[in-house]
Amino acid sequence: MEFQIQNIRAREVLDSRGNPTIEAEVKTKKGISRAMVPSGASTGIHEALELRDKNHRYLGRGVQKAVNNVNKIIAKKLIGLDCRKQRDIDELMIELDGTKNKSNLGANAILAASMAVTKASALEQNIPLYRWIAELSGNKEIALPVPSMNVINGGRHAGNKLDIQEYMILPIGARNFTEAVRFCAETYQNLKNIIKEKYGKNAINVGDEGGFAPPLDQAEEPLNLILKAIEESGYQNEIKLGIDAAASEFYKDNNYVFEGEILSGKELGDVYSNLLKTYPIASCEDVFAQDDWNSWIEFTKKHNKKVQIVGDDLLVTNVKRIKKAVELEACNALLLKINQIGTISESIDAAKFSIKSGWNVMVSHRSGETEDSFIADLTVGLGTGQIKSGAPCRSERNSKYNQLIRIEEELGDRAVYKVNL
Ligand code: 2PG
Ligand code: MG
Repeated sequence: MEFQIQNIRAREVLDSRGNPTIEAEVKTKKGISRAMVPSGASTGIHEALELRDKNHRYLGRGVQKAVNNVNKIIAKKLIGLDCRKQRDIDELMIELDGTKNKSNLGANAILAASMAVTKASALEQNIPLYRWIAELSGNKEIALPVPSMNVINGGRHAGNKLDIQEYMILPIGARNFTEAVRFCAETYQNLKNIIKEKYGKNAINVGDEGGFAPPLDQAEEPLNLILKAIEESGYQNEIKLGIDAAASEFYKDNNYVFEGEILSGKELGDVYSNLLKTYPIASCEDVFAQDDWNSWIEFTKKHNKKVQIVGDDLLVTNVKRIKKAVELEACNALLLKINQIGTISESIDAAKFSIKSGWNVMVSHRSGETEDSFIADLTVGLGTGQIKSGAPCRSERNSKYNQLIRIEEELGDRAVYKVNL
């Protein structure tokens, strides 16, 4: 029968860091739809639970339990259902799990099934995935996003001493997505040469997200290097900067251990304010720790109108926490990570609620990724206008950018490169 889930099965595969992750596939009349789940390193404590086996295999990181949960528990309930009923299917899995953070079946197990169902639906209906996501979310304005490419890695993603985890370039002045990719890739290659010349060959090894990880320890240094690369590439007017501090990672005893000093939230806010004054920064993410609400509120009060302030660990793609942040005016944008919440329906809800609240939404990869380009279609379907998927380097990062190039080509004259920064 058309649209019917005939079978669903999962397996353990490897992610970009060489750790196991889960892949699920849904069989329908038209074929097999496959989806893989990513995994974070700077993981927020409020995220839905990623189920790991914690036994002798893969240093405890195996996902056989999650695989079994798909094969033995989820499959039994899903087989026979209409794959277009995404919300019913997601709700059924949430109910089956029965916990607040999906710790029973594992958010990785549930998400793998949820994503594969979305893909199966698109396949069965003979429409591109982004079209089906637009339909699921009720979005009428599909759009290509501005990419935020992380070209220098620090924090938990690299072996250097940079506290700020990500230094990104945002080609807001490009005319379309394909050109945006070129601007970023050229800048990335120029940055490589600049770093090599200044710090030697060892410094051009890359971190988890494909950005360089030179031996630096102060936030200004990478920003200066990137500005130089932008200038050499000739894109001073086209490219802005972005940072993700991932500040939960350097939060200790109600303070921040930043560049060798112990700073209060207010003092750290002053550090950022100075960076915002000196550099063309358009977006800053996780500037404070996941529960340090007061620092977020103070900072947002000061900078709300001037810069995009993105909540990642703070919000964990969870409508409850987004609602709180909207009420408290704790930030002004959502980082959307599907594995933080664990189903496609809840991810769509998080995006819709944020957009309705006047926020921007940046769809995001994880530092541990796979070749699955699902989030490329997700950002187009939701029309968020923003995606971050690391540097224009390493195929698990480029699989998203390459898919967006394909989508732009397919849309032709109807393609909109949406700049909301
Ligand atoms: C982040 C992400 C992705 P991780 O903090 O935004 O860049 O990192 O997946 O390690 O949480
Ligand atoms: Mg982050």
